[in-house]
Formats: sequence, C-alpha cells, structure tokens
Amino acid sequence: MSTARLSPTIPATLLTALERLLGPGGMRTDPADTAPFATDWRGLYRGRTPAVLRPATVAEVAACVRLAAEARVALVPQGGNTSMVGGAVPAEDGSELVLSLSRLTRVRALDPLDLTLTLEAGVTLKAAQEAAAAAGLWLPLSIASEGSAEIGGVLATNAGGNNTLRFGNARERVLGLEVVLADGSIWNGLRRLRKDNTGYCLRQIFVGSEGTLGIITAAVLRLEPEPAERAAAFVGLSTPEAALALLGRLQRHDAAALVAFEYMSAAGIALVLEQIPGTRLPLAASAPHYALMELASPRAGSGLAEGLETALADALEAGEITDAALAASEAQRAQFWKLREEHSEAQKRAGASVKNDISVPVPAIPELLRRGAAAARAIVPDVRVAPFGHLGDGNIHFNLVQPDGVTPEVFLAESEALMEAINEVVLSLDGSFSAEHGLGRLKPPMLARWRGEIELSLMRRIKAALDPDGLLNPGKVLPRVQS
Ligand code: 2HG
Ligand code: ZN
Repeated sequence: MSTARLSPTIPATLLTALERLLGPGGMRTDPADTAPFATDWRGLYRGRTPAVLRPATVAEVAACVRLAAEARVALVPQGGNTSMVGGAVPAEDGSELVLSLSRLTRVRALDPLDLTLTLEAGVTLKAAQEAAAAAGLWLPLSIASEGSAEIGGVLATNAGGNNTLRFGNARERVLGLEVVLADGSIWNGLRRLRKDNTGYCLRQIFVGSEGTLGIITAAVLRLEPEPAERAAAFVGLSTPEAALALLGRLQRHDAAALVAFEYMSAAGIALVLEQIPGTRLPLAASAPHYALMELASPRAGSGLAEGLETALADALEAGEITDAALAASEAQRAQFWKLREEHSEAQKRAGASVKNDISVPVPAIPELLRRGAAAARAIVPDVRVAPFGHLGDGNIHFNLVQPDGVTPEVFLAESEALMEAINEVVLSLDGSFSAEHGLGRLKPPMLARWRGEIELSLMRRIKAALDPDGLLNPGKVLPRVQS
C-alpha cells in the first residue's frame, strides 16, 4: 500500500493491520474505489476516506472497531448509502474510515410460528421482504430505496416509509439486536421475546441512533402474515382537506386493512411524468392533488377491492375526489406505486432540490401545505413546490425543486433560508423537523432549537457513556465537537 495517499491523521500501521485482518477484497484504498462510499447518492455531500473496510463477519466488524479504537480513528458505518441527510458520508479531511456492512448478508433464521426473521445488517430491505415472502410471511416495512437500503441502516435510522400508518416505523419491528460497541465488544441482544421487561430497553437506544452509539450487525424482526388480498387506488383531489376527508372515510371503512395513504402534489406528479420514462397518469384529467391508497388483508375472500370501490364511489358523490382509478391487476398496482416512488429520482433529475422531511399532526397537513408553499415562494418566487409523502402518518416531504433557468448553486444558496422558513411553519404546527430521514450531517445544528437543553444534554450523556472517545460517526445526530 502506498503511504503517499494516506491522511496524515490515520496511522499507516492501522491501515496495515486492517488490511492484514480483512484480507484481499476486504478493504478498498484506491480513491476511485473509495469515492462512491464517500459521497451520497445525490452528490450533495462529498467526503474523503483513505480506506473503506468491508468485513465479512461480525467478528471482523468487532476486530476493525477494536483496532480503530486503539488508534483513536473514527469510523463511519455504512449500509446501502441511501441517506437523504448525509448520514453515511465521511468528513472531507480524510480523517475517518468508512466501515461498510454490505458483506454481512446472511439470513440467519426465520420462524413461521413466532413470526420472526433474524438477519444480518447487510441484507437489503428488498431481500429481507423476499425472505419473508418465501415463507408466506410479510415484512411490512417499505421505502422507496428498499432495493439498495440495508437492514442495518434501515434500523440505525429508524426508517419509516409507506406502511407506518398501519405498522409503525422500523423501531416497531425490532425484537432483538446484535451490536458491535465502540470498544469492539459484541452485544448479543438477539432475543425474540414479545414480553421482556428486564431493565432499560437497550435495543431501542441503538435504533435511530444513526451509527453514533454502536454498529448494528444483526436483528430479529417481527413479521406479519402475508396478505392474501390487496387493493390499491389512485385518486385526484381538489383540496388537501378532501384528502383528509378521504383518509377519515377509509379509516372508518376498514382501518385494519388500510396499510398506506400517500399524498402527491400536482407539481410532484408533473415532475415524475416529465422525468421518468414510461409513466403516465391513470386518470382522465389532472388534479391539484393526488392520493394513492392501499388496503391489504391476510384473509382470502375479504372483498377488499369491492369495499374500496364502494368507499370511493361514496367519496366521489360527497365531492371528496375528482376521479379515481382502481388497480385492476398487480401490474397496475405497481404502476401506481411507481408514480409515487419515483418522486425522489424525478426531483434529482430536475436539478437541485431542498428536502424538508417533516411531520405534523395529520389534521394540520392542509395548513402546512398552504403556509409552506407561501413561505417558500416568498424567498424564491418561482421555486417548484413539490410536496409529497406519507399523509396517513403526518410525514410530508416538503421538497422544493429549483426553478428552470438558474444553476443548482444559485438555488442551493437559498437552501438554509428555505429550510428555516418551512421549519418555522412546522414548529408553529407542533411538528418535527425530521420525520423519518434522521439528522445525518444536515440537521444536527437544528437540534438545540427544537429539542432544548435538557433533551440535548441527555443525548450527549448517552453518547458519552457509549462512545466516550467520539469515534462512531462523528458529527452525525449531535453537532461535531470542536477539538
Ligand atoms: C420517500 O418517501 C423517501 O420516497 C424519499 O422518503 C423522500 O426524496 C425524498 O425527499
Ligand atoms: Zn418518505
């Protein structure tokens, strides 16, 4: 290994020891190979690292952490690198090593009787869903990036996604965890008990900690019976209030079956239709707002589609919706979801965007949409206001896409002002400035204002107790400590 390209802050002896430990293929040092691990998928955060560690076993993860801890070198744990907030990107100065969990891909166990799946951190969410489906079961965690996002990252960020309305966030799926701690010891908490009141709930401290307290290497997830029937519809609406009325109607109709209720704005759909080949609106006419809803039931013959059709006919008569399309086939259901799931990609292709992953109490969504749009336009008058997201659980991605005719740099110069303006509205509606994407390196500076000194101090004390030298994902969640 050439020492010429090493960061002065990372001892060559450490890299040699790590290379010996991990063997050929277990460590990447060529800048061309490390660059994709040091940049986020949007290309918004560009870090630098002298090495990407790719352990193949939990014991190797632990040994990497031990060696790095001895040398006091920081590690940035990374899964599928799909963070929206730069949560898995190392610092620019090359002082941190990336530790990729992607080679930990074993599904260790699946128990169809107690409905549990035990699997390693590097299994993609999609592969985990498939493992459950192969046994006739369902992992009802679904996010747009599930083809790349890995279980370790999904849990470390407490990902939410499309089914939170019915099944909660990733946190609610976790019965047990295996975690490599900051000193390199391995905590085996892979219990799969529904009842286990034996002191502090340690696993939940690591879920949502974004790799700053420990490195999740395996988990036990709770599954559900596989749906025997699904029904999905795509509708047009004239107001956000109408979306709430429809949500209420469907809850009253069959709350147990309603697994997703997603919102899309006219601007969001226009971007998808414009940027993503093969997409088309399944309605006769465009509308100012859209919603996609899905019902699922493990019972065959439960009449979901008929029930949904009746509920939508009533909604049409009540003036809640302007038009509706019911998925007549699995392919059509997938097309509806494509319109929703391609929002991020479409917005990326349209240039720079300012993402606001926020949540408010569900009844406040119409006010959020109106006031948020006005606040953004007061700063950038022709900004493309393209909110979309998980209306059913109150989480809207209040994304602002650059107008035509300006460079991404010019638009992004306003990003802080735009985020602040949206956050002011969110704060006044008792919402949160980070609903499901976490804080990463984008939002730690906002934490103090939103959470206050007592919460911040509790968080700092937890961090100091579990990672006293600050070697795990520095600068994420909590603001970077200046040395
Ligand atoms: C989604 O719901 C993701 O599709 C991405 O959370 C949201 O691109 C975004 O801002
Ligand atoms: Zn989302």
